[in-house]
Amino acid sequence: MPVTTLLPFTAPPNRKSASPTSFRLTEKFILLLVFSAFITLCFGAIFFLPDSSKLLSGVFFRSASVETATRTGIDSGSIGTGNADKMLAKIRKDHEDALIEAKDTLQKHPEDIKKDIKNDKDQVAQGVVKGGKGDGLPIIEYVRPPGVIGREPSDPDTKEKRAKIKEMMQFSWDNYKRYAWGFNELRPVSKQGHSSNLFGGLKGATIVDALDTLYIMEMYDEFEAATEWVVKNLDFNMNTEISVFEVNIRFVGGLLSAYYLSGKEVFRQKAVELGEKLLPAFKTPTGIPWALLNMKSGIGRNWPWASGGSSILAEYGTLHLEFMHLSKLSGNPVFAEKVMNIRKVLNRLDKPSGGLYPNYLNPNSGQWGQHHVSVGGLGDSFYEYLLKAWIMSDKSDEEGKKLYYDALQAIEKNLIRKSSGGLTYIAEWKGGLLEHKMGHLTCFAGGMIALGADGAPDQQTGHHMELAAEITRTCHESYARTNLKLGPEAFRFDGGVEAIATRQNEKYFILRPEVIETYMYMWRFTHDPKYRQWGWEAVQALEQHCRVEGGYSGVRDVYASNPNYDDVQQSFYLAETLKYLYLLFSEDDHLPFEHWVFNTEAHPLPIIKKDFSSNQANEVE
Ligand code: DMJ
Repeated sequence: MPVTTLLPFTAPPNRKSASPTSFRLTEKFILLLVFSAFITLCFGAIFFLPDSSKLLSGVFFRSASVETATRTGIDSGSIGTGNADKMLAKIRKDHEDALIEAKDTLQKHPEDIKKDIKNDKDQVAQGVVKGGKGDGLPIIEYVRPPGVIGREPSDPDTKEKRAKIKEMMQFSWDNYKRYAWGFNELRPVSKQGHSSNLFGGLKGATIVDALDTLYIMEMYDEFEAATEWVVKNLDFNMNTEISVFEVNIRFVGGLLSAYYLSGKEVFRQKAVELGEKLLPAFKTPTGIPWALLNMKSGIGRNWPWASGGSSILAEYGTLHLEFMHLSKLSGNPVFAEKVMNIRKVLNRLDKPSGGLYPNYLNPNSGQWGQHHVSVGGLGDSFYEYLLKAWIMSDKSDEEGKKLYYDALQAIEKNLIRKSSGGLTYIAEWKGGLLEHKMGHLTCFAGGMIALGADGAPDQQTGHHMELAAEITRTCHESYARTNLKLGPEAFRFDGGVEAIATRQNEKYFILRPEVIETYMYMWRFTHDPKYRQWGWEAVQALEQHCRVEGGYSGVRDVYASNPNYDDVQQSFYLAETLKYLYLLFSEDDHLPFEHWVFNTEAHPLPIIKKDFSSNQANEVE
């Protein structure tokens, strides 16, 4: 810093030995003059030259170039050629600008200067202006969308059940906070932190995933603690490999919802910052993103197990909602362009059996991998996002709408079957052969089909609602036919069984939300009390078999007479399972469907209204 560099001039070694009396008065006066001229010069340099410390270290105390070149944005290779003039001109201009700014500042009243400094600090802390990490974000007028805060249910029984679910959230959160604060997830039996490799070195998945649930349950102290953790600790600048899909749905989705619910700038800034970190995943010949990405190097790859180096349908197809909002909140169209390009690639491809989407697609060749089709794992949320893209666009994304209803038609024709016992299920398709198995994950489809029923073409609304109700009943049966009254990971309709898991490795329950999610949608659309009743059965089973001293745990076998714990409290338990349960026992105007769409991790995102003036968060010109 300048202080140390000035020392040799203020007290040069050869003057240490000189006695003050050895100078005559005129010499003293001349020395004083020289000294004060020098001090004035130094003050000038400190106050009027911009970034003088960097300039000093970059230009004077280093060999000419590299740092200066990066600072000015000029390619270092060009220094020493004619571009040196440009560089000098830029430095001169920077200095002139700084001088003008300094003069303006000097003319201000000291109180105004103090206020300016405070304003700048606040804005930087919130990531609104340059200098913060949300560099260059447009200033946005935040308008809270309707239905953020719910009313107490009027019916006392419902009110009590809703309060119980809030208590479950409190218990999950308190234990996470006590034993695993800052870790991705909690191990509720061994009472310690847990981190899966889906998030690489990223931290705090439960905190970010739970933010919006805390908010809608009015747990504001907990929300503030979570916000503080985000401000102080949520860091994306790390050399680590993450799952693009998981980080998008949980972290980007969680941050976006937290922003829309609370209006806190830090969430917008962090969401955009993270979105930018994910962009290198799209650097493939087709623009179909890699599944895995190193956040520092930007190098991507696919899961080693995925057919011939393919990307996965449910992963690259589940970015659309978040990326459209990232473009809206950042003013940068790049996010929307990336996800619209995915559609373009898919539109060019022939679909097997007149409209099915295989789970595997090679991002280099743009060709399908194995012809496996599923509405459960590897496929599921791709279909969900087609429908929700249309709804979230205030029903203006006609392409999304057509893709969804066409896909559903192909699914109905090829995959949906009825068992001899009368249970409707969605099978999996492997190169033309049906596997009569339905995953817990597939159970979200009841809710999805109900959500889309209203817009179904050819007067199919009633038919879609019936289909949704039948699938919901099947999923409920998968719970009812177990000992613990919790659903297995997958259940089969062959070998003489219906809605029962036959393989040991399909008997586990990891606190997944899909069945409860579907109950919530069915309740909202029908108000048939059985959906609340089924939801309450699930609450009782969770309390009886998953609640342990240190939180909630998954179980290894739902057919066993006693639970054998897997010792993980998944972050989606707080983000989805408990949120959907709470909404199931809330009034319909809490996060109403006319204004909100849930991402696949249950993070509510506002519908982007066609009428811009009534939009949720308007950019200020
Ligand atoms: C969640 O992370 C999301 O719902 C995702 O779409 C599927 N799997 C889990 C919950 O089961």
